[in-house]
Amino acid sequence: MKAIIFDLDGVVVNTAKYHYLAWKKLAKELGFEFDVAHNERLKGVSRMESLNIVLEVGGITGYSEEKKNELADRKNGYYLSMIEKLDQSEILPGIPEFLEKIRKAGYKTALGSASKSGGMILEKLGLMPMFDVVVDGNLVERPKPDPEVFTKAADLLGIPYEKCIVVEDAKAGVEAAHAGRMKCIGIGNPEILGAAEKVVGSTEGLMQVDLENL
Ligand code: B16
Ligand code: MG
Repeated sequence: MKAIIFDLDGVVVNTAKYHYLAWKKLAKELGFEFDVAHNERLKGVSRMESLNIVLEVGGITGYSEEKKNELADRKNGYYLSMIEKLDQSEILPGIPEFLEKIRKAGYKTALGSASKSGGMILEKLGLMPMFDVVVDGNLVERPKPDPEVFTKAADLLGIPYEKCIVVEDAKAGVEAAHAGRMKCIGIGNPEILGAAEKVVGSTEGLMQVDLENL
């Protein structure tokens, strides 16, 4: 028994850019610029933790919990309206083929996403049948780099952690995989994701990864 657990944003679908644009819009309303370099810190991080980072970038301190909840809800509203028309064209290249290949090869598949919209997005993309288990932000309490999102997926699949491979685009996600005693394939920049067992530049590279010898 073996499994591959997929992060969502930046791995299965191109929603990472909408998270970024929504935070950028909020930052602008708060009076500061939020750029791509700052955004790297938000990848894979929960909504509230992301807000704390955004406020830190803007040098804003002292907001009440109530105000922070309002800002997080506002950002989520922007995000949800941006992804309203999300369709299969935004599935990242090679992902459907890779899912098909690994399932045929006997791997179980799971989603392991910090996003509370994770399940809804898979439905929208018609990818639900390709996943045996879906764990999203509604089912976990501790954000990455805590391994909870991945260990929960493995537990639901009934597969030992050592037999799981995580696919991630975020540093916090690579750390979470390792904290859960799982191997990790990074998607993106090796300077950022270098701790992963293997890093490929984009999802298209997944087909070439030797999964049995990571
Ligand atoms: P939401 P992932 C993460 O998804 C995103 O990378 C991160 O930028 C976002 O803040 C987080 O989900 C929470 O998303 O606000 O929709 O609950 O990469 O773990 O699939
Ligand atoms: Mg991600």
